[in-house]
Amino acid sequence: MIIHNQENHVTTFINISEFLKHHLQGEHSVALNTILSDVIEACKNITVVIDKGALTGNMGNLGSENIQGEVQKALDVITDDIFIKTCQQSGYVAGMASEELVDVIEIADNNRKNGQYLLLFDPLDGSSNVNVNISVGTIFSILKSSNKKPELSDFLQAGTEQICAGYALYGTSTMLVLTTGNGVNGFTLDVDSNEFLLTHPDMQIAKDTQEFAINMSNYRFWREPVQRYIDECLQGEEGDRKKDFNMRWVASMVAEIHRILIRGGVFMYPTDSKSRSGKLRLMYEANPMSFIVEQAGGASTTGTQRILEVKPSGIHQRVPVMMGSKNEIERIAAYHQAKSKRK
Ligand code: AHM
Ligand code: MG
Repeated sequence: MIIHNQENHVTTFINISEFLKHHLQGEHSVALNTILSDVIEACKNITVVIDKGALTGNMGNLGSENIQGEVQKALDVITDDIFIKTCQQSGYVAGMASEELVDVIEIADNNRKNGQYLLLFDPLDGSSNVNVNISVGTIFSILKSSNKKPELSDFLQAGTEQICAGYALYGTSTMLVLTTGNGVNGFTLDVDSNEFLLTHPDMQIAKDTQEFAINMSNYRFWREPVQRYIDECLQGEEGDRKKDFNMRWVASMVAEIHRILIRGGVFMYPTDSKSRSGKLRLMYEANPMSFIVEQAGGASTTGTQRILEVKPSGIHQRVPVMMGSKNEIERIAAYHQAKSKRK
């Protein structure tokens, strides 16, 4: 695909289908190619709905709650329907799980020809941001099922078992970022051709950073190691770290992780005395994002354990999340370790 920029310079980009044709190797390549082409379609369809904004009258709350007791936005349900309808036709997906639905979804027999893959997703992450026109995203994770008719137990695999993970960011432009365990690549949706083009090959997270992202209003509820880390960041040049830090909080994990992929940083939603196990969900938020972050050279921890090694106990289970630039995440994990030794 050839794009002319304002100065009429010509740049050639490859589109996502051409990229996947060459990039996907091994036993899952045919299945992944097909499943991902549906995921891509779903994300394009979600982009259209998001871009229409208030024009469709869908910016409000529904009055219903999801399984986590959170108020559902109309767009949570609309995007969930789009994702399910678009991604159940490939013949490869045997089951799905969504943030918005209590139970896992079994795909009907006639839509499950070769299906032994599981698609887990959060259709609209950060949806509290939609009516204020701030970036939101879709997060997804793909697992292999050992069962053609998957049950809940088939979904409960550690993040290390993921064969693909990705997110779409509906920001100033729509981007799709994904990994199949062989690096991280980012694509920008070209609105003229309606194609995702490879604009960010082999994304890497800087090992060091001077930027953190956390909801500071929860400070008094955090545990000591997180307070210590943030205190030191705030002390800046005058403290032990001897450098100043910057802070960002979009309240959209997808936007936050995307920023970290572009310019480094750490993102934290730790455990606190209100929620105990954190806010974010392991299976369709923390795991896929951890897979991407690790594949880009970053790190991801609960504070005491690598997130990808957490043994899941429930499809909607929550987990403390700290991920991003490797040296900072190692420091945060060391503070947790030091605290548990002092106990
Ligand atoms: P959601 O899946 O219900 O949108 O919640 C997840 C979002 C994350 O994107 C974001 O990091 C976090 O919730 C923001 O939480 P808070 O409102 O406490 O700052
Ligand atoms: Mg969400």
